[in-house]
Amino acid sequence: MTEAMIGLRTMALPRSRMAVVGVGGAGCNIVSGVYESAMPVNTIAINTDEVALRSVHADRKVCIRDGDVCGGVRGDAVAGVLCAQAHEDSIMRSLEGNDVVFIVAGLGGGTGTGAVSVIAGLCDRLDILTFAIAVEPFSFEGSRCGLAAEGMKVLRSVCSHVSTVSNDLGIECMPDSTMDEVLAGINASVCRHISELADRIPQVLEEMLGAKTDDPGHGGSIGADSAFEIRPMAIPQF
Ligand SMILES: Nc1nc2c(ncn2[C@@H]2O[C@H](COP(=O)(O)OP(=O)(O)OP(=O)(O)O)[C@@H](O)[C@H]2O)c(=O)[nH]1
Ligand SMILES: [Mg+2]
Repeated sequence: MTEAMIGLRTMALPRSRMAVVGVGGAGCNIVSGVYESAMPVNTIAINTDEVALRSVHADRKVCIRDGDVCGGVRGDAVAGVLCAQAHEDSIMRSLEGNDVVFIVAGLGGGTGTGAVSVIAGLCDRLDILTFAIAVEPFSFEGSRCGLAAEGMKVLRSVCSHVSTVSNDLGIECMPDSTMDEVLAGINASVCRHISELADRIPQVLEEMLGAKTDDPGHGGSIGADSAFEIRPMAIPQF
């Protein structure tokens, strides 16, 4: 943790200096939910898919489309990385002014899997305290699961606070629901998780400082490498 982050401890940490960044289709769906929930944080939606981005609700939208390619990068995570790198300047501009960022992405597609780690790296360069929330694909999605596992490894190498949410667990928690209801329930759980994490930022920083004293190699326990529960009570009523 840098001196600047330690300095954050003594500040009020207003939510106006926190942002939720959604990356790719799943990330943007979740950031739309955060925006609609009126949580007092900044919301930023980032996608390679310009058309999908139009229907997203967020304070800022950053299209990282690569040239003429329409409809996202269709599962190509290398293209997701390249698109994010090509648009580094606009991504950095959208992030500036925030002290804490929560990046949300579904892993298994090209944009989220590839771009999430690039964006986490940019947050690090801007000295922003960063939490990544990675949605793991359904096990029935086949090869997307392998890609997601690779993406997760890269993400953990650039971000020390990664929470995971399992889409499979969503089905387990909501066995009689339609797929749309399951996704909506999971997304609502992720929104709530972010809100709770935002409330606990001062504690997180305390823990990080404690961990720093004990073991300089680790960033602390709260929010780090944690999987969180999807609680059925988060399921919206239809
Ligand atoms: N919980 C949840 N998971 C989703 C949602 N949409 C997609 N997913 C999951 O996220 C994975 C990645 O999908 P997307 O986010 O649409 O992919 P992308 O990042 O846009 O990548 P490309 O479309 O290939 O550029 C999927 O394989 C699904 O498992 C959503 O709204 N909620
Ligand atoms: Mg997409």
